Amino acid sequence: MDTKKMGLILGLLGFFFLDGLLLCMARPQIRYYDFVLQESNFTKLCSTKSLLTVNGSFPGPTIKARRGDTVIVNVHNQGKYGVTIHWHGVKQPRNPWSDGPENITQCPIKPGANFTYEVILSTEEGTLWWHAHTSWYKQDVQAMITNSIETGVNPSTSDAFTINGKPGDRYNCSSDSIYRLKVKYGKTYLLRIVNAVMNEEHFFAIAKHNLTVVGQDGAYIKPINTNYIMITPGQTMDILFTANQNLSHYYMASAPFFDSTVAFNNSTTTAVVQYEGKYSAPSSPFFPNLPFYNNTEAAEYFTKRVRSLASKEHPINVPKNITTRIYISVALNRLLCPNNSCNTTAGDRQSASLNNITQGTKARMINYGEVVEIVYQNTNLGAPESHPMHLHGFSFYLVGTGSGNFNNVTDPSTYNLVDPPELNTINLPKNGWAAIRFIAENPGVWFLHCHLERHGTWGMDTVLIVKNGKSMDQRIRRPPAHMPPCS
Ligand SMILES: [Cu+2]
Repeated sequence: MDTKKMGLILGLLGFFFLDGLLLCMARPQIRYYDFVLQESNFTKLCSTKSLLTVNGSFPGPTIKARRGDTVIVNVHNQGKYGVTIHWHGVKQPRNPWSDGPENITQCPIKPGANFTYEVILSTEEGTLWWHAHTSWYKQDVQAMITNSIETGVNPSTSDAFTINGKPGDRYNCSSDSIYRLKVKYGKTYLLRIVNAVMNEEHFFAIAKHNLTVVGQDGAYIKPINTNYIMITPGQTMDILFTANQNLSHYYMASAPFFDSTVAFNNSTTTAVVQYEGKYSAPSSPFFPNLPFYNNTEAAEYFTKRVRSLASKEHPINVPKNITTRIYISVALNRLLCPNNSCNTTAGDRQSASLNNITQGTKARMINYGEVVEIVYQNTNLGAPESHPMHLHGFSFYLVGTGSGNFNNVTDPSTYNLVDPPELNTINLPKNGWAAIRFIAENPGVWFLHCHLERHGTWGMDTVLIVKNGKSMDQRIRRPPAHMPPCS
């Protein structure tokens, strides 16, 4: 089988966002990259804006590496603001110094300064990605987001979604801004899909073509044959499809799965799968059937099919004897503003919390080697919705999900301890719960947060601090000689 590899990034237009792909697959090498952060002008949706890019490209450059490699990335900040970069899904054993969250594991790289990240790949295989881990209120959206944070109102919805930086022909001034994937009849293609959208989970499909999902979040899964996927912000998927239809043009399309009642962008981004050869192309390509935006059953049906490959070549090791149990309630809240300090009519503001604590003001300490189970309980204080919960420094097994309140007597009997998926970002169902397991063998400070930017910004975040073990190889590495200074 001849497989072609293509990266596809579902993105969003109108926000400052750096994104790219990190491809990993065996034999340790050191690879070097230079990332120059610079402002570049791009024209989309009838207007020209300056975006902060890496090396002038949007989407950013792809990093290619193999399982076990180390990637050295020297980041030179030639932009106007302090920035950090996160290597999403890379476990970074004993090396939180290069993980990236701003003001959590490092201070920002100032304009004119540089910082060298040491991205240590270990067991990851498949597709991962990198993105800025800096507050997203930058550039021309700064005023809007600053206002949103100060007043506690929802930020404006986005203008468009994009596939590989292109919105597609359903938006104004965009008919010639569409990504075209040329395919040869009979070949099988590998799509590397990243949901880099700021605030919406997405359904994705290709007209008249079946998809075979073979990897998620940098680990193999049992192949899933499907005609659509649901992918949450932060997740990555490796998907095969075979060009086995009549020579023609076919849309691939992506649109939100959204189960809340607040305003959101319900538009559809498109790209075209275009067969090579002689034929007369249709005036309008075939369009795929995407589930309706609020089709929770379709979202859950897909998500529940995801299982680890768990083969001899790709064994898994699901923790059984739990030594540390952590229960985290995940909520959207309203926060009172003393002396009307928020300028809202109600005198309160949007907030978000984990265990009723907002803005990560408490950290959870975990001893080295503890066998951890976290149960996330989604609550319906305020407008309920599902949350893409992301943990840095680990991949973990998603052993169970369910609706309603978690019952610690009956629900564990429903766990999948045979072939649960190994992930770094999960979809915590609306008004439901999710249970994850991992062994705390990575000392450091690790960020845990909702990957919807507006929720993270409002306080749906915290850190897990895993303490050093006894032996040298169980202790956090020394910091690099030159970390960005904090003042
Ligand atoms: Cu959230």
